[in-house]
Amino acid sequence: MVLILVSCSNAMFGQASSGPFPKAAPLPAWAEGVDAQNATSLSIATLASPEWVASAAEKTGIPERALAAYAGGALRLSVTNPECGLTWNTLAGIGWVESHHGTIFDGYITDDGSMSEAVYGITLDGDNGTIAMPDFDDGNFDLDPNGDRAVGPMQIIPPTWAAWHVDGNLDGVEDGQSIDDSVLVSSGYLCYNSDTMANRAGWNQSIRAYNDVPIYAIDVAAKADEYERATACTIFC
Ligand SMILES: [Ca+2]
Ligand SMILES: [Ca+2]
Repeated sequence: MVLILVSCSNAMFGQASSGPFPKAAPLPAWAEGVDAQNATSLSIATLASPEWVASAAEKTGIPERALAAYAGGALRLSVTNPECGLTWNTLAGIGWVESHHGTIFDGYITDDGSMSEAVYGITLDGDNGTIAMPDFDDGNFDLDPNGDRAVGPMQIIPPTWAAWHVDGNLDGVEDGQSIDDSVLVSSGYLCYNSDTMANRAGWNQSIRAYNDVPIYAIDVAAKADEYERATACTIFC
């Protein structure tokens, strides 16, 4: 659950030419009346077809509200940064590993995309396999003025939030506990960290910038592949 500083990620990790590479799920269907022309002026949670979200949620077990954000994130990025190739199943793989789609502490994502109970990770002090990080935000984002912690369902750390903060659901608030806002921050960060996530090297470079623990990329890829298979399967599933 550790995001690495934007400023040092590329230099630290170099080319990630090996590692897992999940199959890319196709873009979700657009909601009626939504397309590339108005995709940037709507909440990301409204971009995907509700029918697509309901069907894919049933097949994958991903809560519908979380899936609406992952699907919308992929659709938004397909317009604003198509070269990135970021897929909804990779976003969902991250969301699973980071917080089990917001349910890790018995909470859940509410209808408006908020957390029923705010999620904060452990202090990143070098213990428990974490990378020690000094306080960046004076506690304004992570409520910890003595160190830094990852925040929300996508577990974003204060420096990353500061660089990529965005209002993904256009409710007037930039909120690290919002699945919509945090998915769009994650998307921006991932796409910044490689030229494209549509090949193995780029995918691993971006994922390793999110969390440079080797098992992390393996776990995200495994879950992303599971979600791709679940939604691709139409007969004898
Ligand atoms: Ca802090
Ligand atoms: Ca918001």
